Parts: sequence; C-alpha cells; structure tokens
Amino acid sequence: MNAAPEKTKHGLAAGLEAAPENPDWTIDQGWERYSAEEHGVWKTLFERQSKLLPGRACRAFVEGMQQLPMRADEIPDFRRVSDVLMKHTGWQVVAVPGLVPDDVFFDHLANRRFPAGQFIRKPHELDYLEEPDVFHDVFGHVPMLMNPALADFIQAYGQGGMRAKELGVLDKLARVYWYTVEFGLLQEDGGLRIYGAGIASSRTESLFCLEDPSPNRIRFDLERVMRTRYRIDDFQESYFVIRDLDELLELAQIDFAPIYQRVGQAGDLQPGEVLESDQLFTRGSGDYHRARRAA
Ligand code: HBI
Ligand code: FE
Repeated sequence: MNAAPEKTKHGLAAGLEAAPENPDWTIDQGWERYSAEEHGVWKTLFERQSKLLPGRACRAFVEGMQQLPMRADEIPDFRRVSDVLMKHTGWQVVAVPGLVPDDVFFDHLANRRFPAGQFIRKPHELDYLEEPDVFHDVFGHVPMLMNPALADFIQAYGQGGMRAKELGVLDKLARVYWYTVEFGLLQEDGGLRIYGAGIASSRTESLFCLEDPSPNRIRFDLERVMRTRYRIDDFQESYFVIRDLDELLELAQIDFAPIYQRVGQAGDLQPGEVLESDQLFTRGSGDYHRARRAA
C-alpha cells in the first residue's frame, strides 16, 4: 500500500497553512491507503493504553470503547465508527488534515460532527506530538462521544464557541474545554478516574494525572476554571474533577455571558496556582514542574 497523496499535501507540518479543498476542511480518510507501518503505530499505542486504562479511565470510556468497531490491529475506519456512534448519540466522525480554524471546528461540533485527524504520528513520536492525530482523536475522544451527556456538552461547546469568539472571550471558553473534554477527571467508586481525551490517549499522562504527587487535583468550578491558564507543551499542573458526567449537562445549560464578565474582572490564574477557596482532592507538591523549570 502506498501512502495517500493527501499525506504530503496535508501532512503534520502543513497544518493550518494549507488551503483546504472543502470549505469545511474535511478530506477523505483514505482508509485503504494506510500502510502496514501506520497500522502498526496504532497497534502499539492501542495495546499500551488498553493495558493502562482499566481502573484508571471511567466506566463510560471503557464501555464506549467496547461498543465501537475499534481494535488493536488496525486504524479504525471512520465510516464504520460513525455508523455505531450515529445510532447511540447521533454523532459522526469526519476526517481533517489536523488542526482546523476555530470557526470550522465549532461548526462541526455544533452539528455533531467530530473532526478527527486523518494522519497517524510517526514511530519516533509515540509520546508527544503537536497536532491531534487519529490516535488522539479517535481513541481518546470517540469512546466518550458514546456517552449522551458528553455528546451534548461538546455540541454546546461548538454552539458557544462562535459567540465567545465574537465577545472576545474565546480564551476563557477554551479553558473549559481543555480542563474537561481534554484533561478532565471525575469521581467514581470512591476514587478519581480519567475522562479527558488528552489524558486517555497519553501513556505518561495517564499515570501522571492520577498517581504522581506533583499536580493539584481540584474540584471543578466553572469560574475558577475559566480563569486558569493551561500548558500545551507538558503535563498539566492542575487537574479539575467533576462529580459525574451529568455535571457537564448542567454546565451546558448555564448562560455564560454574565460569567465572562465576572471572570474578565477577576483576572487570570497561573496553571499551578491554588486558591483559598479551592476544594482540593490533592494539594500537589509541584516537584515535577519545578524540576523542569530549573533544568
Ligand atoms: N481543530 N482538529 C482540531 N481539533 C481541535 O481540537 C481544535 C481544532 N481547532 C481549534 C481548536 N481545537 C481550539 O483552538 C478551539 O477549541 C478553541
Ligand atoms: Fe483533543
């Protein structure tokens, strides 16, 4: 099998600079054109995470995964994944070259289409990459899209995204997505579990977020989270914990407009900052990021 011609044109480096053929930035997944090596990268990642996630990922993630046509042997076919997803929560997965502009991203989510990176990381990039690839997007996000609460919440994020951009407060809304959909933890069976896709698709962060003494684990509070900056290049210094996935549904009902105003006046918080008013599950030692800064 040859690499798809789209690969070079919409590859990792091309990203946002490449002009899209379709205004919605979708491309053909070209499933038949993935190489054996590309399926092999999927398999390595899939097997690693499947060993790690039982007992660490929340039940909704594990159950969603079990019901989807996803297995270790091959990169999933978006058509087959979408068939199952559509029956459960009315979502579809569409292929995109990588990051897409905010307005395009929001429009897809508002219409219950999840844009997933078509490409897969290279064998030397297993633990870190800058753009969302098929492993992050499909292994990390799609099992949670089988859950009705999370599915509605992401749609509401898409709907709120354009509004937030017009109001000049997209950075505040994006923090809510970041600390829930991407890096969220929840309470389950007397402990903490992963539901965020950025964690579930990362071997090192799956361990760090639950087991390392360094990060703070803080009860989720909407205004607090909207004020909190985040890191895109390393583990989070703070994780925010929701009670259960239904809490996201409650969030989706709230009118954010007056909250944006209050949050703007209150000012930003640094990623590792802890407040008097925080409800802490763990007060982190901060050792990990302190060592990184010293290096
Ligand atoms: N595009 N493919 C893709 N995936 C994302 O998660 C994504 C994006 N474009 C914009 C974006 N995220 C964020 O900057 C917004 O959530 C604010
Ligand atoms: Fe993501």
